[in-house]
Amino acid sequence: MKLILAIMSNDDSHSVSSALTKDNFQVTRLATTGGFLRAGNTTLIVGTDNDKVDRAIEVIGEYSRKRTEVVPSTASYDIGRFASFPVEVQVGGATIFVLDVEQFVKL
Ligand code: 2BA
Repeated sequence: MKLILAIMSNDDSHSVSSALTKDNFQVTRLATTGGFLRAGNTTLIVGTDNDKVDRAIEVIGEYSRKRTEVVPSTASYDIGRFASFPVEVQVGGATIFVLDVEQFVKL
């Protein structure tokens, strides 16, 4: 058995956990915080059979892949005026750890 820890943005976590659950994986969601940005992210815990790890990673990748989004940004000018313009930002992606499980017990 393996334990998958998948860290991703809060925005992607709902669709990833729904897709995993639909695919019969058992999922636990943790509200976590990145050490570098100190912003909230989500860590999913998935315990699964060895032969299903690749499928779980495939599903996570499908719903959290890196993509570019256009968001509004504002610039201020010294004359007290503001202008709004679109900027492209990269969002999504996941950091995944796969660990061996020594023992799995449900009481
Ligand atoms: P990512 O590398 O995609 O990492 C996203 C989040 O995944 C991290 O959030 C952290 O919560 C987790 N994570 C990534 N690698 C990990 C590891 N080896 N062990 C445990 N957790 C891990 P943040 O720490 O807030 O980092 C956000 C983004 O800032 C990172 O995106 C990376 O692009 C950048 N970053 C992180 N540490 C950096 C550093 N020391 N110098 C420069 N950039 C850094």
